Amino acid sequence: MSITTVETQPIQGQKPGTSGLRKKTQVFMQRHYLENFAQAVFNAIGGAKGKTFVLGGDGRYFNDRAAQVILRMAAANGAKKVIVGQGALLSTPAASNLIRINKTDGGLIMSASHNPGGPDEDFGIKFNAANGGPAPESLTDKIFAETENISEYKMMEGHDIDLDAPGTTKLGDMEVEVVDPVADYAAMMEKLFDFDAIGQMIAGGFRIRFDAMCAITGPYAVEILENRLGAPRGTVVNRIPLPDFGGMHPDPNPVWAKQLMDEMWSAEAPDFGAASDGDGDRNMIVGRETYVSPSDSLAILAAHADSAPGYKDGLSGVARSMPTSQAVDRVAAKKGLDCFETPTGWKFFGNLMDAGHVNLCGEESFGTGSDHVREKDGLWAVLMWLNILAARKSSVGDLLAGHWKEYGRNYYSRHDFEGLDTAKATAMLDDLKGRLTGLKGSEIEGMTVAHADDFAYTDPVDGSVSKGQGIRIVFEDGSRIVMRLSGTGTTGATLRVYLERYVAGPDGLDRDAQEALAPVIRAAHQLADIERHTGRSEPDVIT
Ligand code: G16
Repeated sequence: MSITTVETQPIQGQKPGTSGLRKKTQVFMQRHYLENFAQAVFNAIGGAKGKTFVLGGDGRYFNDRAAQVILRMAAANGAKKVIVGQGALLSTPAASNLIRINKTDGGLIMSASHNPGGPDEDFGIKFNAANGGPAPESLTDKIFAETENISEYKMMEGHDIDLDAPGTTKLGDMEVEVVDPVADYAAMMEKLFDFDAIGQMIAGGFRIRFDAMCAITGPYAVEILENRLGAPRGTVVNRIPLPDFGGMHPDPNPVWAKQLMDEMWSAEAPDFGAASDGDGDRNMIVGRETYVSPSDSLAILAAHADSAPGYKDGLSGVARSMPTSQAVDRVAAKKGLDCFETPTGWKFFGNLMDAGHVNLCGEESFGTGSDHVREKDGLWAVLMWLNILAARKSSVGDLLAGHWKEYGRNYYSRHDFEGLDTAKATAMLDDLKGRLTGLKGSEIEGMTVAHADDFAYTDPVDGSVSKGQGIRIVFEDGSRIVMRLSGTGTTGATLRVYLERYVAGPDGLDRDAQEALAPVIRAAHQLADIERHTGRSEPDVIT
């Protein structure tokens, strides 16, 4: 098999966002597009020669073709071995696990996460480092710089590799090992959680509905929930991963997982509902007529993690992204745990976990995870919840109500304004940034501004500084408004407005979140003048 060096030119806009490079599938399918980016990754890590990688994706349209291209490029660049999930499939947490247990030099994950898939939807690639976590900013900056200077890439000419059956084969001198995508992941879950206790709860009639949204978690959830824990067949719905996710938008939130929400509010509702996203790293938890916000979910897991065998000695510390509600801070304070506040993006948790500062992290964007891998992990969160419910013999609703009673409630919501004109959205935030220093002490909607800034983060482990991570306006009563532009969208700009208000209780803990947050919402609109800048008065998605 021959190796060719293909001449190319830099392609504009290959800057990785919050989590890798995400673009319209058609953009990725353009000549040289995928190849330039993959070569830039190999160049940025000092070449692929002699290295071992993991490769897999969420099964979306173009996943199979992209896998073949990346394999041939890895071989041409001198890689020693690539471990590939059967069918080129791997959930993001399973890929992170394979990188770690095989001590590889990293991995390439093909996914645009919760974004829809298909020829006219989204595709993406991210590189995870040897710790199993998303490339840190220092590396994504290098990758971007390589994309801007690229002049050639290496390609091995040859036939497609058969990825449909486990086993080992050769591509030139490079070994390709095709592995069962589920086996190692399921084995790890059995070590972390009390499968006997969860199995007994299920055998006792506890009913679960897991919506895999026609994305990657189907095979994982079937194996774990149905085959190993004994939940009846059919517990996992939308269980077959499809290239277009069956037309679903695989984002586990009340808007896009409406089918699950409707079921959980029906007369026949199961005891526990959950959904995951395109690549299996997000989760949504729902009880009977009870929605658990991701921020509350994180706080509850922090409060009860020691119910699970893998965490029986307690937590070393917790971390949340800045826009995530401060509910977990209250648990950390009571338990005497360190609590870190990072910018949005799972990559910022990696150093904290590697250094042993934290072993539970979470984000408002339906992400929760621990140091068992270096990615957030949807099914892990589901199993942690099930383990806690089994140990405490509680319903989701009772656990949540009990938590609010003990800690008070951080009412929380995120309002997304999608498809905005990027220049206008940026101008709006720039305008607000220019006024931040004068806001302190001003009164709005009966609340006084205590602090306002543009969030900057200094990594306590390596000292790196990340600036411009979101506008933060904190009021004297603890309420908060955070605003930033999403780094994962592919069309125009998405403005995310994060709203929070604390109620200590015992009264006023069970209000509707939007109603309880109404003054904070009005304040956000007034402060940023959202309608004047964007022409929009209502968000597209509320979570
Ligand atoms: C990614 C990141 C998360 C982040 C989320 C939303 O998740 O890994 O850390 O919170 O995007 O980011 P943004 O607000 O910039 O759109 P995923 O599941 O898409 O990989």
